[in-house]
Amino acid sequence: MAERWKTRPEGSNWGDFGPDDQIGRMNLLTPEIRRKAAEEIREGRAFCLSLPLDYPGSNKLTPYRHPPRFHHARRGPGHNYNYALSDVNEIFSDVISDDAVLLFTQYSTQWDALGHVGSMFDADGDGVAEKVYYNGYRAGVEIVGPDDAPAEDPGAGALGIENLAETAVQGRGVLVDLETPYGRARKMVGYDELMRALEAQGTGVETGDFLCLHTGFAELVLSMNRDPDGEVLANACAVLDGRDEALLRWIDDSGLVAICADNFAVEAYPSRPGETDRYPGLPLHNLCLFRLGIHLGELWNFAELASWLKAAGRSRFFLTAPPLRLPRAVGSPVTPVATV
Ligand code: UVW
Repeated sequence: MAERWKTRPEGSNWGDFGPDDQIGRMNLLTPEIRRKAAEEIREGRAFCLSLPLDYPGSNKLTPYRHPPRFHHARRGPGHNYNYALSDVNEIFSDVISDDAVLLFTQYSTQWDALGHVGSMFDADGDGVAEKVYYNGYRAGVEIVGPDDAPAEDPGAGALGIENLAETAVQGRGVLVDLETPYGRARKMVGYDELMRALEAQGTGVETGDFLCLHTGFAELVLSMNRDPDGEVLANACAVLDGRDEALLRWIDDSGLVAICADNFAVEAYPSRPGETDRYPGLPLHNLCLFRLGIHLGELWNFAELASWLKAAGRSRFFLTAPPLRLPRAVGSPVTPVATV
């Protein structure tokens, strides 16, 4: 297939992994890098890096995303909870339950697919900007129809989360503790602040690494007991500063394959309150998802892992974090596991 663009966006890597590529920088995670990552398993101890998926607990953090809603799965005329299999054959003694859940895929601990954030961009060079995603894939399918009715064929025709799932998602995580140096008040973290935190831990990021950011945000969410204060959370903890060109350049140069944070957008949103010139509201998403194909993880829960690593004087661990292999989804819940 030929390239989908005449001019690629400035600073993008479109085409570098092939014109049809849909996994972006995950291409850098070679078997050899994964084998080296497995050397981080020294104690055999494992940590769950997910929030319970019904946290934060309401839609007060992101008004357009709601907690999971359980529905009765039907079985014949009744529902399928505590279904006595003797209804099928009286000799059976089994009792069975099934689930049906309405799940906003990006409500809680999650991966953003590359199809999650694109940009208005003139890929044809005809002077007209259109809706374009990583590697020049165009927006072609409406997610919802008029009046919020589901469209006939919703979902991403390309760049869905199944592409990430098919890579199996295992490698080396590097946990950067931003809570210790910067506290739980809102703090914009640019290149200088991130480098200071890495230096304080005596660690660095190499090609193929998953950069993981612990800010204390998940602990704050958990402390609110499913009754989140949206105002407090919107102004809490460290967030990456997507306006900082030095930080964006470092992300590009570092070779990292994903950034996973315990906060809800990795970066501050909106990025430039009061700005009047056209500019991405999510410049770090623009760099990562749109220009470079770097996946973003959000609302991960690093609390226990962070304490353990700090006590052990370590920053690195083996990470396993496949999303659901759900074709056409633009995001997915994930239950990441760290092994140390
Ligand atoms: C937004 O919609 C702000 O995206 P994300 O969940 O990736 O932060």
